[in-house]
Amino acid sequence: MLPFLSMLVLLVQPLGNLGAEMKSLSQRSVPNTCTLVMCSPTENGLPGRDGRDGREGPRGEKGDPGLPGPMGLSGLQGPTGPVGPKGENGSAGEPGPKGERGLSGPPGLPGIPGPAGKEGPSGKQGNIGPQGKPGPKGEAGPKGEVGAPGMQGSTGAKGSTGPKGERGAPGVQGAPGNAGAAGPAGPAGPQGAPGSRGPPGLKGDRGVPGDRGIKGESGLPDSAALRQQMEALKGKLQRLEVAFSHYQKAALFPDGRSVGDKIFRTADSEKPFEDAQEMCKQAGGQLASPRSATENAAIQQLITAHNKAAFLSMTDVGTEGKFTYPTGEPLVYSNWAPGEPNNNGGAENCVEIFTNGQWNDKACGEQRLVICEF
Ligand code: MAN
Ligand code: CA
Ligand code: CA
Repeated sequence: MLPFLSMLVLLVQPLGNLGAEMKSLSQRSVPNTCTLVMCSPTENGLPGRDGRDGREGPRGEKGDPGLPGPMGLSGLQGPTGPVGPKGENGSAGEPGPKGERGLSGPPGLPGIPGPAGKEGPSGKQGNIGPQGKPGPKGEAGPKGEVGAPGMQGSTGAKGSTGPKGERGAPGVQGAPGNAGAAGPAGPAGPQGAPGSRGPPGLKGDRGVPGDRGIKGESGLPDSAALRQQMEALKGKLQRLEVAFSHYQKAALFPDGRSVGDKIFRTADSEKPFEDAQEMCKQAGGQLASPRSATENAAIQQLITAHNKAAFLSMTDVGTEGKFTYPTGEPLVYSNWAPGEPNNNGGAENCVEIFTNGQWNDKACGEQRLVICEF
């Protein structure tokens, strides 16, 4: 009886598990491959032969999941990031350089004349004299007021360019890498390398202009100051003219005369024509060459003072009868005495001037007063 029960237990015990397994298999939609064998007890018979080996049991439950696969490959590099934002405005430029120095102003006017001396004791009353000549020009006036300030200096140079804009933001994260081929997916690979730097943002706006440069120094004097300067120069010129005239009179007395820009001067000596001509040339002039009645009259005054006839520069050495100046130019003025020139003796090629101002052709070897013109 015991073997039978044992067998039954052996047979039935797996049935409990079989039911559960079948239920599990049906839930998994797996077909049933197990066969049930029922054995009935023998009555007084010989023990049967050993049964055949049982069939292979059902497949066990699926094992636990394997270990995680190796880490996936690193993701590919992400695409280039977008253009960075526009940089910040540059900072303000440096102040412009100081303006150019203006031209120097005009020199100051002469100082104020000193105070008048103390009044002297009164003299005796004199007789009423003739009316005096106009007095000399007065002293320069007092110094004028300080000129107007100079022009404002030119605007300073443009400020320097602002600093470069800030760096653009980094690019977006790259796409994740592909999953591994075998096993469950490993943990996500490390983040891809950042995308290459985006192109630089737009240049920042120009910085605000630098501060205005320092005002330049005084520039050109204004028109009022220039007028004042011109008046001062005019006065100076007038004083010089007066002084020159003064000295000229002294220098020309008694052997010189001036007519316009020309000055006649005697050497107070008598020479043959060629010697007289050389004397004047050496002095930087030439023999007297009157080109007008006025000039002739000035020469006449000199020879009258010396009471001696003088040679003039003109000759008819080139062509008999045609008198010319040393340059070869024919006469533009003449004051021949009646009947002259007569080329007396066939050898009169020079010209003398008498105290009455008239001319006579004369032999050049004669000695006459030397009068040069400058
Ligand atoms: C007279 C005139 C002049 C001449 C002189 C020469 O005075 O015939 O023309 O030149 O003699 O001495
Ligand atoms: Ca002659
Ligand atoms: Ca003559």
